[in-house]
Amino acid sequence: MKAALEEIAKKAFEELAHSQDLKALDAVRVKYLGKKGELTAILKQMGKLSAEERPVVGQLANQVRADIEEKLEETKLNLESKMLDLRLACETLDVTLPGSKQEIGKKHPLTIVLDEIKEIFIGMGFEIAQGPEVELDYYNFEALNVPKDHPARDTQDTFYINDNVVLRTQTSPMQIRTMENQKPPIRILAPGRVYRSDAVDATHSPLFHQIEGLVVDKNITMSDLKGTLEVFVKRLYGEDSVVRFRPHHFPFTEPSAEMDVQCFNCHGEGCPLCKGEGWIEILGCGMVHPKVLKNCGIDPEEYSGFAFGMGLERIVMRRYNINDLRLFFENNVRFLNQF
Ligand code: 2U9
Repeated sequence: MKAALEEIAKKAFEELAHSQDLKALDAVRVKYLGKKGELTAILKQMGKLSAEERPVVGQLANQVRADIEEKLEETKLNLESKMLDLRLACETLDVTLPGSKQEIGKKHPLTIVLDEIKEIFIGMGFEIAQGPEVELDYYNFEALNVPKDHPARDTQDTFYINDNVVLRTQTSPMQIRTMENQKPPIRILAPGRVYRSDAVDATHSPLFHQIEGLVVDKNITMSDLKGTLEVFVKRLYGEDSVVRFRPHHFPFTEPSAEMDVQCFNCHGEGCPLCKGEGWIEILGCGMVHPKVLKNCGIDPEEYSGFAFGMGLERIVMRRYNINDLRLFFENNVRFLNQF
């Protein structure tokens, strides 16, 4: 039995010397010192020994247990120390390294200018209206006095979902919906995406943004229209901006006009920037056609109004001297980072 005890001590020390982790260590402990361990098995045979042998073997067995437990503890501490050194090596942080630059988001150039225009009109008492982009033909055309046979309804200009549903070609439908649901006075700005069946090129896109405005109240005249839009231009382009109005025609306004701003570069003389015109077109406008008011249940004998519409991309391209509309939609970070 003494030889067996010495053999157990030798084997246990060898296995501990090769243990690479705490799990292996625990397996050695269970194998020799556990309830079903090899040392425990020997101790159970102590009863077979003579009275003289029992104390000697017992002492040896206790010594072997103590030696194995001591070696277990020593090996455990060594393993834990190695694991800590490994972890420290992996997790070492060089605090002298430069920090990683946190990229921050920026407003899209269309949003920058749209927010500026919204602020100008909010400052004049306008509210912002929202509405569906998939619209009924009624709200996009019929209610706006655009008859069935009008060229604007042709499928080469308009995306038709079906005979009665289109992708809105202007944000005017939001204003019809507002007039149906709100008694005058009305002062709304209707910005948003609009869709035209156009092939994509540097100056055309099937998706672009429009900003329309509508004022309906008693005694609204063309002077209110001209005054409001002149203030808008002066606040957008500077107090010394000069505007002019040219007669035009839209089915939904009568009289109608287009408003130009004098070229900032040549002050009306004509230059490459304004293609020799001396003036740059900003928007279309006019007094709301009586039929449109009537379509919305507003009595044109009692109320009048004016409306306007502008293309956002054209304004932004002019401000930042961008010559290709596609840059707005391609999400090129190098392009967007300039704003
Ligand atoms: C209602 C009544 C009238 C909105 C108007 C224009 C003139 C206009 C164009 C500018 C460039 C569209 O993006 S664009 O191609 N728009 O010229 N828009 S008057 O008139 C309305 C709107 C709503 C109820």
